[in-house]
Amino acid sequence: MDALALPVGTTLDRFIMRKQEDFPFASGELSQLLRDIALAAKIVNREVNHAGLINIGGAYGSQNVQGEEQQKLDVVANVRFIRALRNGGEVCTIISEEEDDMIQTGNCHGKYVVAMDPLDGSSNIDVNVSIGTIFSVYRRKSAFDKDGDLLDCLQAGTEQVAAGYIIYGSSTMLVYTTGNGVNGFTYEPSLGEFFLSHQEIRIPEEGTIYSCNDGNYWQFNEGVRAYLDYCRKAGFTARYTGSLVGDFHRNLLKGGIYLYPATDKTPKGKLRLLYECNALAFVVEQAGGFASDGKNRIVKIKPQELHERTPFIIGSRKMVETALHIMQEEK
Ligand code: AHM
Ligand code: MG
Repeated sequence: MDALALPVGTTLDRFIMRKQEDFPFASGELSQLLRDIALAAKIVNREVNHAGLINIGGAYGSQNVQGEEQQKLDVVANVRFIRALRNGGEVCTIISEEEDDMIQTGNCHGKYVVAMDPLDGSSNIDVNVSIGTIFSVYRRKSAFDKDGDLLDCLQAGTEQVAAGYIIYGSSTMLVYTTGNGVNGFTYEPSLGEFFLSHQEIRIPEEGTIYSCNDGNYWQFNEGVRAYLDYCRKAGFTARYTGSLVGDFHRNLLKGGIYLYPATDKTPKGKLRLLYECNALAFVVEQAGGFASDGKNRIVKIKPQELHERTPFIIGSRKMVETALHIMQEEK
């Protein structure tokens, strides 16, 4: 049976297992890694759902009797994902937005490296707007009997073996690709399971939604301003929450474009190549869309440092092409 034939409602575990059966010589390590990510996602989902209760926890007497400082949610998410990946045993090294240096898990025989933003959209955490986790998985290049090294981490996006995101929104979803299409799973909290809900996602080729921080308009170069003028004249719909995963997810399903170009304040762009842009670029390409830094295909950029930033334009293929065209013309 082809994985495509799996019915909506299939659990994520079953889906991962079926995908693995398509590769009889696969060791199952990547499958295990994906399950570890799903486990961490469930734990973080629980924390996110409780976020609003933290400050009144004392009032209903359930926690913090020792007067412990409640940790910030992005720090909590970082710990949860690292723990799940360390315990799972498949990952030798992790790069996280929350940590300056590589994190060595101690699993020297782990085949994989993970780059992640454990909780993106920090400005939205306290105001109940969707937030997300973003992850990329690479096969290590170094020998197996020691920690992963910088070269394992600084691979181009084309080397990703899996990537995806979790959106903690009106419902929680995990969307991922292993290079064979994109599938989305919705979390059923009372059962503690992700179920296949969005099979073989394709991003519409064209769209009418543009997502960009308009307050930066006068900080963008003329090319970007010309494209935003074009969107306004065309009567497109502006939608921007300041939460990349949420804005991307909407555009993936409905058709649209997300832009975070260079600004005067952030001349290299704001978003991080390794754990924000590459993962979404892999997903969007697998869904039929495109992602660029204005000149290059995002996944082709060879990273030079762990926390490298890049301008980012991603979404429906034709919208991104038009944007790049207008930006080039105005240069
Ligand atoms: P963060 O990693 O500090 O949360 O920043 C990333 C976020 C993205 O989710 C979002 O699209 C962008 O930054 C919003 O930035 P701005 O507020 O400058 O528009
Ligand atoms: Mg981030």
